[in-house]
Amino acid sequence: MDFVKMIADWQRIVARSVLAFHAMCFVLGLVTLLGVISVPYLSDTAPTAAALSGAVVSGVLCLLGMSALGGGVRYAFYGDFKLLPRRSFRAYFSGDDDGAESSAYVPPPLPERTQRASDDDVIDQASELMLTDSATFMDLFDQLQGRQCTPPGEIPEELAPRIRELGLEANCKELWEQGYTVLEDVASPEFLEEMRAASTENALHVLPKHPVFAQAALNEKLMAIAEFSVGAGFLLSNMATSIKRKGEPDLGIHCDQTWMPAPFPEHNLMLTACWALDDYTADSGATTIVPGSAALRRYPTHEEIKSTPSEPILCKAGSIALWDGRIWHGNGPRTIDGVRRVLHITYNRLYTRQMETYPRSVEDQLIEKYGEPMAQLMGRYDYLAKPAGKEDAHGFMRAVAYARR
Ligand SMILES: O=C(O)CCC(=O)C(=O)O
Ligand SMILES: [Fe+2]
Repeated sequence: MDFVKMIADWQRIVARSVLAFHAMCFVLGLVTLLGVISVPYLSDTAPTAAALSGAVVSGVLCLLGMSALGGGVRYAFYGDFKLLPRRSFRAYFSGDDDGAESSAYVPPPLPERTQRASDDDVIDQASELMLTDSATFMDLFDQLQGRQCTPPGEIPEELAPRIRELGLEANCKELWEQGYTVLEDVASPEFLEEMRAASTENALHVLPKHPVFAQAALNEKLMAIAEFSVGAGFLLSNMATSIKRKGEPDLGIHCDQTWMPAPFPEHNLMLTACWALDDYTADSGATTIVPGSAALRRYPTHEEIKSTPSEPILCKAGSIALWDGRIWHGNGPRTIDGVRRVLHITYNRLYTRQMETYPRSVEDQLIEKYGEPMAQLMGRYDYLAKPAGKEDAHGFMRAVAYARR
């Protein structure tokens, strides 16, 4: 029996019951008000003004009293006194009104982090001792802190077997050395069709709109190479679909980590993955890149944007073109009929901010459905996480450890 889950379920049941009780008190108060007002009319003679006003005052007092009873119970649980059950059930329980002075939101338990590495025992021990034994805690913390960070471009020890099993070693090397790579033929014909059917317009924030988007973001090859590129505990930054038609203007060259001051750090901060939903050919309006530009670790100048030649990435529909946040890239003109559909996904290092976030209730649903990897992409396992990050000793230690993996 999973006691943690059982307790969390009970917390949720109690939380809901309290608001339901308050709402019920209010409704009963209203019924009482109507009942008390109707009493003077029950006699055979017409009610006097004094009897009527007495009934109205008593009825209103009953209503206020009942509401205050519900409000008092709510106060006892959440320290949030409201005479009337004003906030909607959804706002109250979903966690979406982050920052409200009180909330009945009980975060669902996170799926356990099964992706363990050699420092996870230290993380576990240190987080147990954080509040009770500061000397041992500091020693463990220093062990973690003092670990060598994986050098830029190297595959961390823990990740290496996964990269090997998935046949991604050459892609990692190419991504690091050239700034981009292509994972050929990742989508099955059925999955490609599903992605195409869901990608019908230029749209942002698509993750919750169709299950195929979550599946595309969580693809195991993509998750493995993203961990190589943007580190353990990386996040989902954004997800968009685009349709390019013949004659539409080209996208000028740029770097994707466009908020980061140059010179860019030696580690990559952002990885873009584009699922080609139609063939990338020279005349299709494919993504173009400037080979070697990632090594410059800076943005192109205004002149360079206009004058630097770029080359199309060529690949079949169902492949994924991936690039480093520092590489200069754009897209070329589409000179043939038809459309070029792309599903764009960006992942970022855990200490940088995501481009897109979702209401907590949406994230919770996605995490419930897709489990651990989705919880990681939503940034729920580390110290910088919401909602409970800062109270979570494990999360604190994990953030320290992940920066070194
Ligand atoms: O549309 C393309 O081919 C490239 C788009 C782009 O620059 C990106 O997704 O970062
Ligand atoms: Fe881009």
